[in-house]
Amino acid sequence: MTSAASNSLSTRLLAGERFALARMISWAENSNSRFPEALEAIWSRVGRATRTGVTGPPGAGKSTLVNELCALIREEERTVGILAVDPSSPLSGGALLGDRIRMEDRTADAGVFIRSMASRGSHGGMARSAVDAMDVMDAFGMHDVLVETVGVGQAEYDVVAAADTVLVVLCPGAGDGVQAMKSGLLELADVIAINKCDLPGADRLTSDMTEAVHLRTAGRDLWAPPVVQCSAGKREGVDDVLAAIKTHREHLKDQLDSHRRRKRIQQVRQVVGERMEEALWEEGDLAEQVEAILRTGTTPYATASNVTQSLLRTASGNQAKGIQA
Ligand SMILES: Nc1nc2c(ncn2[C@@H]2O[C@H](COP(=O)(O)OP(=O)(O)OP(=O)(O)O)[C@@H](O)[C@H]2O)c(=O)[nH]1
Ligand SMILES: [Mg+2]
Repeated sequence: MTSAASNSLSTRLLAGERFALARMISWAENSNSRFPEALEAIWSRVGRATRTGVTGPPGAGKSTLVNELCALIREEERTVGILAVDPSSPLSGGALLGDRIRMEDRTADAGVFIRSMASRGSHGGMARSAVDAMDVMDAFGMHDVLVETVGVGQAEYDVVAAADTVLVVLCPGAGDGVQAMKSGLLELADVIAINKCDLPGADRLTSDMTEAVHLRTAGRDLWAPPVVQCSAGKREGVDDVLAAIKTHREHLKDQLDSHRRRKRIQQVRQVVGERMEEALWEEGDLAEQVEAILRTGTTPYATASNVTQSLLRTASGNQAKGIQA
């Protein structure tokens, strides 16, 4: 039953049915038990899309820029999948609706698929389902996948970090540049867009960011993210942003496979972590052992050390049996 359902959904997805695309992303989002099998059925088609993560402070103009980038990419006859991860924060709780309205002119286009994903209450699971959604759009045959997150939390970072190229969007005002440097956004950036260049302060922010990039990368064997000005709202400079994204992809070229594999290791690491945690605490045994240790007056930390060491000893005993490839 399970197998038949996931088979037919993956078959329909590979046949180009948008309904199947939407449905399979929902499976990923809801951690449907049929998803892993469905992903397996489409896995050979994953890896063809270019993936760009777009992040930055709330209101910087990420959605507007994504919308305009999408328009340019469409002119190249390439199809686009867009994933907007809604932070559901009180600050930008209304953003999703706004995004929908602004992107409306794209939704009639069969070469574009837009999906929002809520991050509320889903903890680390959000990053996983976002990566799954990108894989599904990729297998469906979207040439370019763009994912937008607000650069606020670890889960949002994890999402964009899974992309090939990370575009950080900043805009003048509200000390965004300083914030970006403090929050480690710049370390993540492959391209930096200074949006809203029609507003005062854009040149200053551009030179500050250029300087910050220089300080970080000069004399080191590191990619120096280009700092590109644009006004997505006025449809200006968006082509320069797209060109910078392409330059970064060109730079990756030979390293793309290893670059992606490194990101997959992160993904596997996360899933292994989640499964180990579940498996460990599923049965009551471990909780009982912990309670017994605590009852002797041991501190939580000493108890944790005791338990961890005992688990690691068991694991290394089992390691002799090896991991099946
Ligand atoms: N002046 C000016 N305003 C812009 C520009 N680009 C976007 N905006 C405006 O900035 C506001 C926020 O734009 P969004 O695209 O929603 O920004 P966002 O980064 O996606 O916002 P969140 O998803 O809520 O974090 C909107 O009112 C846009 O119209 C621009 O180039 N110049
Ligand atoms: Mg947005």
